[in-house]
Amino acid sequence: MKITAVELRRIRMPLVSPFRTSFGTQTSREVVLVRVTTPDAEGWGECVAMEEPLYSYEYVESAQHVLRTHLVPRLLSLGDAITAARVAHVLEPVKGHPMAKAALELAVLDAELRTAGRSLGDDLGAVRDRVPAGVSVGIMDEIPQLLDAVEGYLEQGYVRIKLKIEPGWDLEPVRAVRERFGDIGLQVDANTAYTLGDARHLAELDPFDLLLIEQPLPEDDVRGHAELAKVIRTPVCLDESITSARSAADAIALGACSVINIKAGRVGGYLEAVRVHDVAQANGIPVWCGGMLETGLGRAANVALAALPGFVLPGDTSASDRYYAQDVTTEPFVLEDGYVRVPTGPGLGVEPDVDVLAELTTGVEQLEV
Ligand code: SMG
Ligand code: MG
Repeated sequence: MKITAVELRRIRMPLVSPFRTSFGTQTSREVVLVRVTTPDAEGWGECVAMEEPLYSYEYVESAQHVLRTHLVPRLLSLGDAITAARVAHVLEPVKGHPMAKAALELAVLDAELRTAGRSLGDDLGAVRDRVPAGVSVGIMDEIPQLLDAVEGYLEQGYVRIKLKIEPGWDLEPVRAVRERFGDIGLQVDANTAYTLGDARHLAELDPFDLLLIEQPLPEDDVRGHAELAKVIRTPVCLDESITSARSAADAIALGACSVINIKAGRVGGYLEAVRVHDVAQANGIPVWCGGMLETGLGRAANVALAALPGFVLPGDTSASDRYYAQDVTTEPFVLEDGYVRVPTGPGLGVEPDVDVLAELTTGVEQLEV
């Protein structure tokens, strides 16, 4: 496949409500989108890096820089021989930057599949036509505010609630939600906010029968998670620490996790994400699809991934209106009885809304091909 144009488009989207985590508060989402043009189709990729390097070291500006300077030129060096399967290999000399790499690979994959008339779900190995949706609920100032938010999401039909936690906002919110809403699917995400020294404190979450605790310790403290897993009853799930199928295999072998959150951006692309899924499945480790406040473009890909057989827990694959009043796709993702439908059209199976995109765009860069 030959690529005739590559565009890096920056957009900024206001969030419907502020989203607070242990590393900061998001009130809008800045995103770099990658658009590749081929003689037969266009392809879109979304980079999930955030505005600041707080979730991981990547951030929007660094992603755009590495795409422009290092990744796109390497991809284009393949000439007519570009295929989605070759993207990761040709980008491999560039260390790190998985989110930027994933966005470029997704754009190529989308173009390839649109040309072939094949959906991303079919290509990745989806076995379901809809996926159960969970919702990630940010840290709030007060418990009543949190209970109102959770109540709203449960009324909308979300089948699982994830509470963001940090030291000082953990036992009380979890207890309050459990007491108020009873036997709902409930889990927590600490985004690395604790240390192994907090193990006894985290064990106090045990009585609340959480589905899992996500990434309590630093990204590089895989052994710490294995130690923690020995002293708490809540299943330990890794997010930030899982950066590849190999690191997933290592974490599993060390006993550092009994569940894995898969985010394609974090592992360098959807093809590697499938390999993480496969490693987990071979080891009997359940997985679920994480989220990075994606627009409808990235969300389409996440929902396709979440339809693979090993994704047995609800993902952070919420409906568009949980994030944005106006999504960038012509059709928003909606919640139907707690599920989100897997797109069936070619490629991502969703279409960007040109007018909406134009309105949200803060910059467009055409790269030289
Ligand atoms: O997309 O629904 C979503 C957000 C889910 O909590 C979520 N993501 O660590 O899992 C995580 C966070 C990372 C992004 S927080 C701004
Ligand atoms: Mg997480």
